[in-house]
Amino acid sequence: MGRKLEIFLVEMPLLAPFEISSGVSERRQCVIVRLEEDGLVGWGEAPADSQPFYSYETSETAFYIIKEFLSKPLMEAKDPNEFLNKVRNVRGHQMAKAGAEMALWDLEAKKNSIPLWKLLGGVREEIESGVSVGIQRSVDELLRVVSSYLDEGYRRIKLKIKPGWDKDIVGAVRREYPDIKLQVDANAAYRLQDWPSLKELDKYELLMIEQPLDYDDLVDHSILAKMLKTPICLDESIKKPEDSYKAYRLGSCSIINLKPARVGGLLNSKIIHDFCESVGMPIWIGGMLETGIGRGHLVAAATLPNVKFPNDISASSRYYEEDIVDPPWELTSRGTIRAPGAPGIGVEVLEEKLRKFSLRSWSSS
Ligand code: OSB
Ligand code: MG
Repeated sequence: MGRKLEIFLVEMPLLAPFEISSGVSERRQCVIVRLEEDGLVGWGEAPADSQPFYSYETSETAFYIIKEFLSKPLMEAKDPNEFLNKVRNVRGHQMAKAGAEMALWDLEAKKNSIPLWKLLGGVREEIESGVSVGIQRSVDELLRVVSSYLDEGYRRIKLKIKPGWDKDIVGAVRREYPDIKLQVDANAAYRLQDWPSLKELDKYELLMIEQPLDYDDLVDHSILAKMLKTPICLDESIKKPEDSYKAYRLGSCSIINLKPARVGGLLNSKIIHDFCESVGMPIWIGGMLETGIGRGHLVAAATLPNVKFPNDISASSRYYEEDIVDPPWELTSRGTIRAPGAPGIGVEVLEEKLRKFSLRSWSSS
């Protein structure tokens, strides 16, 4: 087939440090996958960061796994399904697999001259954009940041919480903005025995509480779900389609934050989406501070019909001084992002900038 594969270990400065309960990011690392065939180029992104604080994967492990174990199957697979079958014996490493698999999707859409979101089965031309607000130095600082995002038009605010940075800050934001769509994300910072703190959040009419308990847990979440009025949404705990089935059967959550990178790519995302739709469990699309490349894949996923809440898909300007795509992702006056009309992810990759931000690269030939 004559493919050429190139991968880049990229590091981009974030506009502001992003702090969550498990750690801080000041510069964002990821692996960008470039797959060329017959003059067309498919792009993917493995958004694992430099530190293993969200999952065990890092940018370095993703680079290594793609180079050593995924590159050959990627060069040979005719479609995402065949690729996933070929790499079935590689355990885990979902973000590395996703970066590779997404490049195949983008390439396929470009071969067919259609937007990726249409190839995926999307049904809407614009997606609702929310913003995820990291832990700040003070409540005043948090209120300033929230106010500026609301001025920009974001449709929903997600506050990162941890023990000691929870009920007071949620209360402060809720008092200032009684009617906004508001939710919280603990990134696994609590234990089941901390349930009284979480119970206090019930009075703030949150859309949901995301991943309150351990990153791998389904059992304690199902106990907690029965104790809280606020719906539980799982992020870290859902790593593959089987996890969404188990979470549903156990009642561990009533909403899923679907991150295509966390579950091994867009095909698994579709499987989870379709399963959740069939059992009446709504989802929305989460993010990992992706560059404009990964963001294109997120936008495509967010056009699927069972996406029922605003997404963690913000404009390029929320994350980076300069993105590596043209045009950058922008917010409409309605607080949405338009699904592009151009083939594939629908934006051009600025390869010179990509190379400028690359720490290292590797190519198949
Ligand atoms: O838990 O959703 C999360 C970013 C990095 C790692 C984990 C998470 C996040 C976010 C940001 O919340 C979402 C985004 O805007 O990309
Ligand atoms: Mg989360």
